[in-house]
Amino acid sequence: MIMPLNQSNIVPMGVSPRHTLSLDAFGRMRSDLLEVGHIVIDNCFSINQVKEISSVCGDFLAKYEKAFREGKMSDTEREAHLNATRDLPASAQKLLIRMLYRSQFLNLLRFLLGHNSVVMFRNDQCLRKIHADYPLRSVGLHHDTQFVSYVDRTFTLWLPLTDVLENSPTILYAHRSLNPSFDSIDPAIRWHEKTAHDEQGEDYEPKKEKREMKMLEFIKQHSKKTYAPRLKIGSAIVFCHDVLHGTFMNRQSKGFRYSMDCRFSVDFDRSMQPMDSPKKTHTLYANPGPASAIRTISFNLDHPPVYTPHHSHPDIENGTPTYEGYSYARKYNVDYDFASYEKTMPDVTREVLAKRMIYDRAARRLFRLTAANLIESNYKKFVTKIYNRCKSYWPKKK
Ligand SMILES: O=C(O)CCC(=O)C(=O)O
Ligand SMILES: [Fe+2]
Repeated sequence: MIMPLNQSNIVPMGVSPRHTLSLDAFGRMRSDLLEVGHIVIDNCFSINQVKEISSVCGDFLAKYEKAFREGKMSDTEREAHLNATRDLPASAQKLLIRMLYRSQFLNLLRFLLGHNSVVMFRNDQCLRKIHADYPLRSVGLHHDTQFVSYVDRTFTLWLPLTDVLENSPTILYAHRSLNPSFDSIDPAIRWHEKTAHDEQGEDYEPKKEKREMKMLEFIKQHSKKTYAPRLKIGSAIVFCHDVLHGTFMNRQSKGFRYSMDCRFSVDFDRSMQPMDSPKKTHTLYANPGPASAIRTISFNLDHPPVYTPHHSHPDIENGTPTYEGYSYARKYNVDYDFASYEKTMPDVTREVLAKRMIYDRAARRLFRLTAANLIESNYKKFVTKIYNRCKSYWPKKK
């Protein structure tokens, strides 16, 4: 059936359960999670603390955007940049941990998981940048099965880093009872390993229209059991791993939203092999390795957060080329692709390097390299200029 595309009345009609984070609401939150699968928690965290995370992430993304526009990215870096998802930078992770530690939110997770010690997964902390102008750079429908080969369930924290207003791109949830198998969802709207992002490609427009149409069909079919919650900075969403969800935007959407999401569970036996992936869901093979390779942070009651032994820096483990990761690798002699970072340096400027040079050997090295590049390119420009000037005076060949 061909459907006209301007059906602005086809929108998710479900009303998300909303709560504030008080102890006496924990029981109702649990039953809403069991029934609907997700809940919105209004005023979950301090607005200032979320704004601080948001500003670190905003600066981080802006540096990559600048490097992208200036053509200073390797092919892999470019591809990562055009994706909706990046790994949360280590500096934002630090702020997140500080915000979570001793928060009432952790108590809610303790209540939901029935355990005093809660782990947050570090291998899969996602920073999302969703722009209404680029609907194909979005996260297709999926279940959060990244870690359920090791634990029986996880809860995801979805934290908006910008206000998610009536017309902003947001996130779509299906009601818990609506559980189509991953294979039965049209490929145009379900999650893909690789985001189709090439706006220059010939098939871009048809792909975009197909995605839009299939999304409308899906929502029309399940209108009352689909949700597109709106929430402001400081509020958050919690949802269960087996609930279908993905980016939501339509023709009415405007602007962009940034958000981050990460998963929580109880700890698990580090010597275990991954169990078979649950039927009917789709495993995002974030961690195909053994359980021992999964990095976590444990939050125990009244103890500072405990990290599983990590031999590296989160940005190195995640493969995000940052100055922090580069200098960590230099300092501790960690295996690292130094040459590729030195070639592009996507997140750091000469001014920042100059400031850090006094106390940081890695900054001195990078500064030397940028200076050498500058001299080399200016030297080439100089020689070319002289050559072009002289050329006209040289005797012409007969
Ligand atoms: O933010 C999105 O669009 C997708 C988020 C997601 O998949 C998640 O929070 O697990
Ligand atoms: Fe997800």
